[in-house]
Amino acid sequence: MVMQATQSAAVRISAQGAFGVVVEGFDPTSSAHVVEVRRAVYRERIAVVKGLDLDPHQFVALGRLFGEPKPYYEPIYHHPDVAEVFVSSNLDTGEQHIGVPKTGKFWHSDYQFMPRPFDLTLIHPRLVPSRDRGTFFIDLVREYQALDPALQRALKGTTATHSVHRYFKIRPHDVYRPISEVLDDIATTTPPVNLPTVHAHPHTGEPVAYVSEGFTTGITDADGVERPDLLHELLSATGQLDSTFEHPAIRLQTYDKGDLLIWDNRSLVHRALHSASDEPTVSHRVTVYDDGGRSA
Ligand code: 7UC
Ligand code: FE
Repeated sequence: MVMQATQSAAVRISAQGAFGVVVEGFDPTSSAHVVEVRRAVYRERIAVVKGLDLDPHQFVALGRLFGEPKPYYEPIYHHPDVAEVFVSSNLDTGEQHIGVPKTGKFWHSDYQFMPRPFDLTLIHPRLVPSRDRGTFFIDLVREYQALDPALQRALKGTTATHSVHRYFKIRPHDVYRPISEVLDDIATTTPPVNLPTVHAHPHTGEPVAYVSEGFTTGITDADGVERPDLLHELLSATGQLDSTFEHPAIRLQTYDKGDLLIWDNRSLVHRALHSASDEPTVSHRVTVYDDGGRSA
């Protein structure tokens, strides 16, 4: 065991079932702890860091240890004090609503519809409902490896197209605007992006079948021919068309107050499980680019 140049006690990182790790004793002021947790996230996809209670300023400061935080492109999601903090909330205080309710209730990867999707997503639940809490995940590295080799071959050289248009949330200032203008805004601000259907994970080199039911609108082969059959087969094989959520690829990650979830956004798709009840639920999110240089 090599001695680390830090005053902090050792961080404890342990496996938790199908994939992901639990992190206890994490000290955000220890750069050694940050390095260990980052490595675990790239390898194991999700880390659930226990025992943190961060205000929005502290949260974005912690995000900065993992990469470069980016504010979401639509300001309606921003925390009023810290724009880099994205707020998912169903709280209605009677005054102006903070954040957006029922976000991400569909299979997706964060910013998959942008030229450069986020590398890491950090979620810090602030108000946790008593039941139906958690997020579903599918590991697209593991599911790519499990694909029929004929489908893997067919995906070679293909391109996937992604768009936000099906899940763009109508903003308060869109009320009474013609829907065609809102659709034009979406097309101008976030035109569809094309990414290789299978990309190498930037840190591990593993192939990822980077498609989602929510954002991916099509697959095109190397000759420019649209292949809806390949998209359907891939979504089905990776469990994203299973409305019972019993597909073996799907894992429910639960959490408690005081947890911080950090996940590898380039290899996972996720889907929020929102409580059917009206119980207040508030979650803060910070998304980061982890090297500042690489483009899509
Ligand atoms: O309101 C939402 O569901 C937000 C979604 C369209 N985008 C989240 C993201 O980071 O891509
Ligand atoms: Fe999301």
